[in-house]
Amino acid sequence: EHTIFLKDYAPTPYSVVAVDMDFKITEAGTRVRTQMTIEPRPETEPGTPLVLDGDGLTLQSIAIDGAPLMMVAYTTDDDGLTVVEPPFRRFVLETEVNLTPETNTKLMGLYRSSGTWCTQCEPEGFRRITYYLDRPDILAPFKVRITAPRDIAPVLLSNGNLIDKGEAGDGMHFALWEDPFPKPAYLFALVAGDLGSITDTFTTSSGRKVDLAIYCTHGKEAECLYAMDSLKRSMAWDEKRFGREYDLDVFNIVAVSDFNFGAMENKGLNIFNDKLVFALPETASDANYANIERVIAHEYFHNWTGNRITCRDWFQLCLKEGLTVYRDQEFSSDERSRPVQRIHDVENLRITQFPEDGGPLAHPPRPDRYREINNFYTTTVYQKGSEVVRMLATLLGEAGFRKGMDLYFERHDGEATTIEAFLKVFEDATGTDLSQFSRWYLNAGTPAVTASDSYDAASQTYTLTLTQKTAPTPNQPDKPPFVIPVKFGLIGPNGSPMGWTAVAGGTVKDDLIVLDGDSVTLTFTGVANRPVPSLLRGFSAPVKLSTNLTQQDLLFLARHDSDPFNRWDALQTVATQLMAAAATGSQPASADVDALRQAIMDTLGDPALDHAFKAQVIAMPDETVIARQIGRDVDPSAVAEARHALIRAIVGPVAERVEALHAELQVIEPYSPGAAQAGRRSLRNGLLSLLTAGSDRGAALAEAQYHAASNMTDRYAALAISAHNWTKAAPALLGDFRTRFGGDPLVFDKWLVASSQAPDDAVIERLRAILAAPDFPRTNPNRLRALLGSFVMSNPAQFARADGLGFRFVTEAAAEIDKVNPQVAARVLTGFRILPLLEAGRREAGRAALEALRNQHTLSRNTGDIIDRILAG
Ligand code: B3K
Ligand code: ZN
Repeated sequence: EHTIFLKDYAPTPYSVVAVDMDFKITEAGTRVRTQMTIEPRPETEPGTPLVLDGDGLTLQSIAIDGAPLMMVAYTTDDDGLTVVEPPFRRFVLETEVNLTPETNTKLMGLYRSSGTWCTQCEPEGFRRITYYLDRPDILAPFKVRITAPRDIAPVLLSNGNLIDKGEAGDGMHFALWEDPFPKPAYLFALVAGDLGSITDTFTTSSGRKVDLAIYCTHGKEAECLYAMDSLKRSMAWDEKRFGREYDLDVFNIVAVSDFNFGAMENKGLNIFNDKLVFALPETASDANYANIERVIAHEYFHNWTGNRITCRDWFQLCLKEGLTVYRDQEFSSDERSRPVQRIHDVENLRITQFPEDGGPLAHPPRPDRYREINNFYTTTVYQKGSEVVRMLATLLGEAGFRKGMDLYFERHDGEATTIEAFLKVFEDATGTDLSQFSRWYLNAGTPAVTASDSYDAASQTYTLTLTQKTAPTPNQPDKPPFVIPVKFGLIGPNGSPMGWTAVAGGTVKDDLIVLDGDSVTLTFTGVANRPVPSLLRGFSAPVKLSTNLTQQDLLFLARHDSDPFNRWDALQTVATQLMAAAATGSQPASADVDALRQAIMDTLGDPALDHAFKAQVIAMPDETVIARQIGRDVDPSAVAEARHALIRAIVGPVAERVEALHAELQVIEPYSPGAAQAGRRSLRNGLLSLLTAGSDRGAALAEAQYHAASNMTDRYAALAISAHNWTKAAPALLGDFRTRFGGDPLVFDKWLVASSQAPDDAVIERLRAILAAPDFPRTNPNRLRALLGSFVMSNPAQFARADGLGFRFVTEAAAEIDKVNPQVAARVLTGFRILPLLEAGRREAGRAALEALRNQHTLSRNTGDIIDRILAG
């Protein structure tokens, strides 16, 4: 099937000067009339056909400058519309199509969600609304007129500013929106429906007043207040941190229930998955609140990084996504705790991006080919893309990075541009050569960095060698060395930082080593004692680091490192190593377990550390992380068992103290989603998790907490912990939760997630029954992802069962989902990327399930692409 290559990029022969759209919406269908003012480019030859994209459209009429076109003057097919010989001058092309949003289950283009008409256009949804040059390098100002029945659609929204509204006869009314900022079609949006709203205002730094509104289902208004608060804080932060002011008179957000992604940054009219808007203490967890804050900020930040400056083509997706994730991570760090945020982001990177980068779906942050662009909205483009920007900031320093960003906004405002142009602004602003650095964007794979050191007491010389190596990835057999910023420090025997008088052999600037060759050996002289090196502080590069540090060294770092990230990481490394060893047959020595326990308890008892940080320290490594540490021939059941066994060994002797701490930490003040209270709850629930997995005391405590809880964070934590450990009470608690909250779809999703995490052998049977129930909302992406997505990603022992039942459950479900919503089906199937990591029996069972899916069904391009790449890997 057709592959699209970056090297084939060419501008279109025609540009779009302006777009006028007219939507007539009724229950019977939607009529779309589009007038595009089109112009040939200076270099275009007369007689060059105009080729417009279209997907599933049926042309009703077509005219140029008001005159209908003869049948021979144009052709249409499945992929669009061609005007054979357009005028060789500026002209207006008018087309008309009829849409049935009611039957659009792919949720791309114009569709209906709980009665509301809404759109999703990125990346290629606009061509499902009208014939167009549907690519991000076509920028035009839009005027949009919407006419609809006033009773069913009193609210009519599109991008930009409202310039007119009124009656349209027969119970119809209209609104006219104008977006003065030229934009690509993927940022187009329209909403029509009967919605409630909350409103507010924000005054920008230059004194302009912006009207803010969040629209939602009637009755949900109070649940939007936290999102509104997050929006205002985001707007203020972007002014302060990046000097970016908002540019329209209004900023609207609409929450909808059926959405393929988290949210969408349409110009002036963000559309959100309602799970990232609605929050009340009784129904949303602290994690939900933090996510709402983050995503509201992310979409708002796109107004500059994405909208004002957009992508030339979809290969450049990480130009806007990596950069905007970096910006939202920085926002969360400033609003909450920086170290806690960093740990959270790195953990997420390791659990999701590292497996992608080390498996058959690996691709560079800036890919050079794709079959289906929807399959490239990946954790690599987003999260690794952010890490690359972060390394840039580390290498250039805060001032240099800001200078480059200022130049980026100044030089490229209003353009559709590339990664090369992005890197160039930093080169020009700081005089740095970034040609080698650009490899981060162009190459896939997680570099393995190895550190080894030695100390010579006689000469007081400390030697540190760092090497890098990156394994081949699909289509990229050879990896050149990356520019790897390694932040570091040396720690002396008493736990304080140690200096040196001179260093030779490589580039060291203050606390930064730059590893840009295959290897570097640094010799530090004037080092009074043998130091313990703290390397990759703050996770200064997205690499897999292995060192010759002993467990004793690591636990020393866990106690003394001034870098909180490395304190956390050192403990996690010890636990991961012990679990990986146990899963492959070498039981940990009890002295090692004792030392780890002691380090954990000392951390818990340290009054200088905050609750949220302690919660991260006591959270035991994810099964995915342990599996990757093992590297090959993994038996996920053995991993789960080894993990569980180590937790029991750690907790057993201290269960009473852990239980006392759990009791002490109860929050009595009224619920607040702020970082301080949330941190306290996360530590308390982390302790509950340890107790439930690691002792006999936890199960009853979890059950009691479930019933006593006054907020969703504590109730859901107790439920999830019970389900995950499949305690005696778990089935009854799941039953109770469903009865209590089954009517609230977003809380029902929590029930689905908890249900999918159960480790017992009957879990698949239960999940099958849930999915097969006649009232299961099988077209809603949130429900499907809650059930299947979390089973695939977070229950590896059952998903990758030796008998293949887990694999087949997922492929059989995916075959059905693919017919309704290919994007959701494809995303669920990415879970099979773990196959190469598994032992042969499971690997073959997984391949067989995928092959059966491929052979027995006609699949979408989305799903076909994922399966083909996994099977080829
Ligand atoms: N830009 C959108 C993603 C759209 C996904 C299309 N498959 C959300 C975001 O990253 O902000
Ligand atoms: Zn984004």
